[in-house]
Amino acid sequence: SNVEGKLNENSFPPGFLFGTATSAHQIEGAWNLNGKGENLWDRFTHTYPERILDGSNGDTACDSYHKYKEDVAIMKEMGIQFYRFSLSWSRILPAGFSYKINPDGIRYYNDLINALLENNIIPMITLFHWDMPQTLQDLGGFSNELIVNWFEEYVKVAFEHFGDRVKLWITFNEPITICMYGYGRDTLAPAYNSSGISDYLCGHNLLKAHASAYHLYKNKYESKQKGKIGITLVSHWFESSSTFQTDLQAAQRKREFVFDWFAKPIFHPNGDYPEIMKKRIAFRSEAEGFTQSRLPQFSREEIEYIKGTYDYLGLNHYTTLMTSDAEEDAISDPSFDKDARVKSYYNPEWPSAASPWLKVVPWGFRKLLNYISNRYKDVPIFITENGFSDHEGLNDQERIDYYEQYLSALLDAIHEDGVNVKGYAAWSLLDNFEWKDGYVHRFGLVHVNFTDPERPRTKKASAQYYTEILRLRRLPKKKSFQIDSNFIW
Ligand code: PNW
Repeated sequence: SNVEGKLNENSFPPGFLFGTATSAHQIEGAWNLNGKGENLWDRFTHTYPERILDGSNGDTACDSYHKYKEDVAIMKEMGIQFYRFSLSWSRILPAGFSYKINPDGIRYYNDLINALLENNIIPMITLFHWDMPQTLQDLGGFSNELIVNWFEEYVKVAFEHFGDRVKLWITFNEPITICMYGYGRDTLAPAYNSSGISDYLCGHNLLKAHASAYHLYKNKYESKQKGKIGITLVSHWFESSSTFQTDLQAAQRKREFVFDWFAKPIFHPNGDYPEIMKKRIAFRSEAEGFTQSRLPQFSREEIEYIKGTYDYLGLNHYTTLMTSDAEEDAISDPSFDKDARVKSYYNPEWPSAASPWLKVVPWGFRKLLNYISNRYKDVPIFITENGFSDHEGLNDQERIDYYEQYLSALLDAIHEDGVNVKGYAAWSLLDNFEWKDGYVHRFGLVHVNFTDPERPRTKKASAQYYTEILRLRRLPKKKSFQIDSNFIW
């Protein structure tokens, strides 16, 4: 309407927070130093180096264990308002259980938190970003229901030691990635490769573990510490390939199997799994000869215990997939994909990142935000990850383009659609250990030289661009962002 209104539409709202994100195993290194216990990714990469694209591991990674002060200084220079990082469970509890606390683990995170606060950067802690202590993985990890107790013991230690200064907590990073890629398939550790069984079991126990951590915080810590606690879910946007009912329903089914699998039990007033999942999995389980559905059932009490366990929703989002209806597969072995019965593919015209799964589709971000906001009644959303991978280099114009387009879609979701987004974290602050892709696919705003034992950091053009967004609190013209050097990687 007026000039001010127009300006505001290009601007991020006053209280909106900008940050960057990392995770412990991807950046810390120091895998066996000063009392840290072995975790599942240490074991996996040491045992099966051939499963990692460059045969690498997280033994040293960015060496942020030693270089955290430099990381904080870089964020300070960039004007970063919050830093999302994760705690390494086995650095704090080397044996997994809380009978043995590693003082150096407590010391390390205290130092990091204090350095952030001294620089006016708000710490946001992910309690679990995939690095299960090996001791607990040996007992089945998320396939053992006792994970609920183990996780509660561990988060209690975190709340006790860090909760006086940390006000933003996330229980789990991407349950579906853990359960589908780690338990259902063999893409990520522990690679159980038991689709349609182990993935659902993992999800079931993880949801209960999340709820118990939430209740512990609310009952014992919130009144004193006054923080907020949520969970980070990840989802692509799934776009129907046609307007045929069957395809529209398939796209919706896929959204429910991927996003609502974990969102509905927590964020919907009725709780529990999506009806379509319960129905499809029960139907195929019976046809396969199972005596019960492969999707475990929540009791009435469990539904009540899990629903509403959030202060906010953390959302990781990267890309979009086209979907269409698939034929009912012949009854054979259990499989998540056969349960969902949806075909998916990328539009070949979409630009690709180095990671083959990551295509640049900014409108999908806006659609996903609207989907979530409509379904879950304006739930406060923190974007806890969004970013782009390339091979290596400082003049990362493609990353700048990605951020420009995705942040513009985010502004539309906020201003035109009224989606309640509280903040945004770029994945990632640093080039880091990208799980099975090793150091080949790089997501950093800041370059790390992994062949140099000092792990020197150099800001990329995208770091300058992000700095400028944070300074202006709107999207700047991007032409001027160039690294003035002759680096050839
Ligand atoms: C996230 N997908 O995982 C993780 O939280 C990060 O640790 C990781 O480094 C980052 O994204 C980049 O991969 C994802 O298949 C795993 O679409 C899989 C997908 C997306 C994100």
